Amino acid sequence: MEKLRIGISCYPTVGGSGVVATELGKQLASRGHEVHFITTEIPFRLDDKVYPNIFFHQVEVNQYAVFKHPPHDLSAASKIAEVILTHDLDLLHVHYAVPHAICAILAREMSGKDIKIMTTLHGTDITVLGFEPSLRPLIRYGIEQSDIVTAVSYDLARQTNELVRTDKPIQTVYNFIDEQVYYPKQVEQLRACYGLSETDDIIIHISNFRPVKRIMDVLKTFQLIVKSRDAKLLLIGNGPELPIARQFVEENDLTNDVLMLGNQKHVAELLSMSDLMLLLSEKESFGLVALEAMACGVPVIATNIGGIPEVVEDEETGYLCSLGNIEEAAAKAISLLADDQKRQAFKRAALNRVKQSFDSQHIVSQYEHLYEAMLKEE
Ligand code: GMT
Repeated sequence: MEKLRIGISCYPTVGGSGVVATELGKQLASRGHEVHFITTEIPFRLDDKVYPNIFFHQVEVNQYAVFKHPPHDLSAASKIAEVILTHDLDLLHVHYAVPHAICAILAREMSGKDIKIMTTLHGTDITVLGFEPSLRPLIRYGIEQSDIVTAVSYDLARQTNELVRTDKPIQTVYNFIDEQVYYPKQVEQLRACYGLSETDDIIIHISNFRPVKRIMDVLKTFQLIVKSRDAKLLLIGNGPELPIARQFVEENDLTNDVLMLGNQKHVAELLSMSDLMLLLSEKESFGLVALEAMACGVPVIATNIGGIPEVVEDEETGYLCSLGNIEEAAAKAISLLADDQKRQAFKRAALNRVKQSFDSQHIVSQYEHLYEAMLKEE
């Protein structure tokens, strides 16, 4: 296809939407497109090597003392408008309706150029902010003024139409992972480095430790598991509920069994030494970490909510449980950990599913086709 100049706005920090936006930008650049990230910081997945046709334009937020709240969104709009003109962008692909679609729409007005805008919805702007009456009209505006809107799961597309009360067609494009990074790695020695024995079951949870991730459910499920298995829990990530997690671990005599590793760069290695992932969130539009786990051959025990069932296949690549049912999650984890054959079968099925349904090249092509269609629209 014709080479495009694409502006991307996203949250550049650790988090699924930023990861997907950055990986997409890298893939588009490798296909010869010119990619312009317009963000407050260099996206954290962009620091692994030099990408000659990727540009970074920093949004600098004005700290003028009169502003009680620094106007990030206005600074972002202004920077996007500048980049539209100076780099003659063909289209904007923004991640999150609020704020990025709104910033893009304002930038389009400011630039005076009728540039096309694609908005990808990732979840929390809809499933959390969509309940906020003061924000719902703004989210609806961002969606309806975008030329094409995509969501990362069918469930999120459905919830958006319902919650935001819009008839705007929303296309589902699944997330993907970089298969060069996420695959089962040979990490036998790593277990020993973390003081884990050959016979320990390694359970992993990765998140931003926000309340929606239900970290207490993860810990209580683990507490049930550890009563009948020699198991260790790896907690990866950082966030507001980490202190209460730490307190629970200390108060329940789990300090030797729970390793809190904070944010980590080489997650594929940590996944590869794990036997099972727990993802017991109450909201999850997709669950990128579940896909990362499956790509490393790790079965996932997850809640049957949001977009998770579109990623984790119940009784094939893991198990789905009802929200808050820690007994169910623990029983399923224990039965899987006790059955080597089944775990190997789940591992094969997980690797297969990633290839069949979440192939990065296929998904990037889906985005390219949508760009083409959008640019043809009058
Ligand atoms: O909740 C998070 O983990 C962060 C959030 C984000 O914006 O990065 O994740 C959302 O987008 C991810 C990428 O599309 C999805 O995999 C997550 O499921 C989604 N989080 C929620 O829906 C809560």
